[in-house]
Amino acid sequence: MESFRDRMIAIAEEKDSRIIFALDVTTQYSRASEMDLFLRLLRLLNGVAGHVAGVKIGLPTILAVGPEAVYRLLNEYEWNVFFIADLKLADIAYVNGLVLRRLRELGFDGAIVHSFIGREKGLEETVSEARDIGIGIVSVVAMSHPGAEDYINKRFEDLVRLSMDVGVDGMVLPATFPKYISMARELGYDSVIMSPGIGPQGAEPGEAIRHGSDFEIIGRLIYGSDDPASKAAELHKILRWVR
Ligand code: O7M
Repeated sequence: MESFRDRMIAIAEEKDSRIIFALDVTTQYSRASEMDLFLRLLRLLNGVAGHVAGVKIGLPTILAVGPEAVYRLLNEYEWNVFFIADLKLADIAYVNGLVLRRLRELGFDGAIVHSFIGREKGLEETVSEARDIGIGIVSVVAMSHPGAEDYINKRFEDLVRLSMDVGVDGMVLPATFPKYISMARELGYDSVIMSPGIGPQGAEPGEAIRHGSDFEIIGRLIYGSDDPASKAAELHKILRWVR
């Protein structure tokens, strides 16, 4: 079976795009607004899907639209993107495995897991469970917000080594602190890196790629724009897989 890493790269090559669209669109809870939100998500994806390789969906959207609508969104349309569930899992491996199984059933190709949970009965077993389930794992190794420098980013090197050792499909490293991207490459990590922090968080489009990242994770810059489809097209020109 094709690994999640290979699937990410194959789609990126085919669509010539390094964009992962962070779909963090939400609404106040009510039955009617759930349906409105679902229609809004469909419109957004219709406009943007041609320009992005992947779509990352997290708690704000999943909680607002509900798992059944997520299932329909992922399975009833032909988007030709890879879907990542971003619940930033940080539990014991057993519980992570229960969640990963459910995410796979909903149609996600990959899921985000924190690496700070450590190896034993943590990241190692989570990755092997994920392999059995058939879902990819992308580990968070350093974060993009200023407070990330207080704790998590201080253990960056250990977290890169652990993630490499247990064989994750990809790592999340911040565009706002691009030195970590270069350092991960220097440490010998040659698989997929995806980087958030473009636009409102301060990094310029293309900055993470120049430092050795494979994908830029972009949310508000696209869905917060007056014309998300045109914004995605504009970013696509800068963020081509092949130059
Ligand atoms: O482009 P934005 O700032 O609107 O959104 C950034 C997205 O990246 C949003 O979905 C965050 O959850 C995510 N993100 C960060 O912003 N910082 C991190 O350190 C890590 C992530 C992330 O994607 O982790 C998987």
